[in-house]
Amino acid sequence: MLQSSLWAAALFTGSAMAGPYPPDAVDKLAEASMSKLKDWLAKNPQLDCTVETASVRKEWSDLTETERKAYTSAVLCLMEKPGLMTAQAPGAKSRFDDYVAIHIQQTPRNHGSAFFLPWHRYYLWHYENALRTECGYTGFQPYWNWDRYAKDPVSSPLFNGNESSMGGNGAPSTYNGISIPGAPKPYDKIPAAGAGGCVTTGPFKNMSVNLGPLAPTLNIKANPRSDGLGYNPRCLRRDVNKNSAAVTTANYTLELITKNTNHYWFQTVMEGQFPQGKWGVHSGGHYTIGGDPGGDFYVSPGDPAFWLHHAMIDRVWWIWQLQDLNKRLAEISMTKTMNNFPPSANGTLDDLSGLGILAPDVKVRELMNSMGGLGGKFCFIYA
Ligand SMILES: *[C@@H]1O[C@H](CO)[C@@H](O)[C@H](O)[C@H]1NC(C)=O
Ligand SMILES: *[C@@H]1O[C@H](CO)[C@@H](O)[C@H](O)[C@H]1NC(C)=O
Ligand SMILES: *[C@@H]1O[C@H](CO)[C@@H](O)[C@H](O)[C@H]1NC(C)=O
Ligand SMILES: *[C@@H]1O[C@H](CO)[C@@H](O)[C@H](O)[C@H]1NC(C)=O
Ligand SMILES: [Cu+2]
Repeated sequence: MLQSSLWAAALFTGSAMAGPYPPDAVDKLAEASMSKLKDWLAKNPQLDCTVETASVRKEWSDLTETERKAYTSAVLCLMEKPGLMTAQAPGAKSRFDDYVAIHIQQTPRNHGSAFFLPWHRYYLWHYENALRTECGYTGFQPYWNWDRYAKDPVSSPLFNGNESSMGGNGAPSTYNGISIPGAPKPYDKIPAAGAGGCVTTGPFKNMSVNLGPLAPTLNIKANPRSDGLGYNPRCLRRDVNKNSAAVTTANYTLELITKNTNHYWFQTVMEGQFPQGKWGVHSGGHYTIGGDPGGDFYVSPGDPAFWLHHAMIDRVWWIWQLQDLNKRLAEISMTKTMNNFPPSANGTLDDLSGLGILAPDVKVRELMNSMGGLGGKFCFIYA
């Protein structure tokens, strides 16, 4: 087998494994943009963050299998540590659940609003930092390059269910697919892909989903509290869905980055234009995981694969910013409320964004730059 002999060669030479995935069009754009980043950093030495000193967030398959297991072990460790938010969210049993609870509380503020991209950048960084400081993880947050697995996500290194995956697909079940509100036929529904039952393979087969549901795509027992923050233990369910993944191929992502030169359209196309029947890469990736809580708009971070999807979202924003750093490091758009409901003013760089009791409110301008944001605590690139 070609793949196993490549692995054998990598073991034999002890060299880094390039992986069986050739660079796609987005990878090539990112690579070609590194010189722009270096030029910009050379003019901004006060930031004290360089390409050489930055943390490197890598694609899942570009990690060795040992590195992948180190990541999932750290996530399991976070699920074992007592939560800090039980006073406000009795269902938040673990430090992992803390992040799910914060997302539930802040969903309407941080989606379809000016805070979508900067807030999720803060959120991801804080989670990565918790894995490192509380669970001894020495790597960085991996991302999921959707294009690599879009044709066959079920048997991909992410979801094939082996020990170095992010856990397997759910057991077979039937459900009605995922409704896309406001979209014209046939885009009003993402067809189900045959699973949706409990995940029974891989590192997360025993995990307990504790919070939600709030916007379930499957028939899930209700949470004891209307805000979804009560304790509602159940299995992790997935319907790893190639019908959804079809809108996350590299041509969609490349077009998103290169054709949308203003922030409003960049974010709008990324988040999806449902009335036009366009799901967008953001929804596309979420519903590729599907299930419970992966398919739940509020509770989705409770599926560990969420974090790799949102790292890709952050990477796509990062690549977009690299194309014109002077302008785009200071560019946000949209209002302070989701889809401007209720009507609100445009968000600004002086607005505050935070993680509840987990992390302080900071100005949005502090969350814009991966190379020096958050008072210098942000210093990362994507490889
Ligand atoms: C897990 O799956 C990946 C991706 O197909 C493969 O490269 C690896 O060899 C598998 N590992 C094990 C332990 O089966
Ligand atoms: C899942 O739980 C069972 C029973 O407690 C245990 O034997 C098994 O090792 C656990 N598996 C994982 C992957 O944690
Ligand atoms: C991307 O490619 C797919 C498959 O070739 C095609 O159906 C789709 O229309 C393309 N999307 C864009 C945005 O070019
Ligand atoms: C709010 O932002 C939009 C674009 O995102 C812009 O068209 C509009 O003029 C802004 N409104 C105000 C009051 O600045
Ligand atoms: Cu989110």
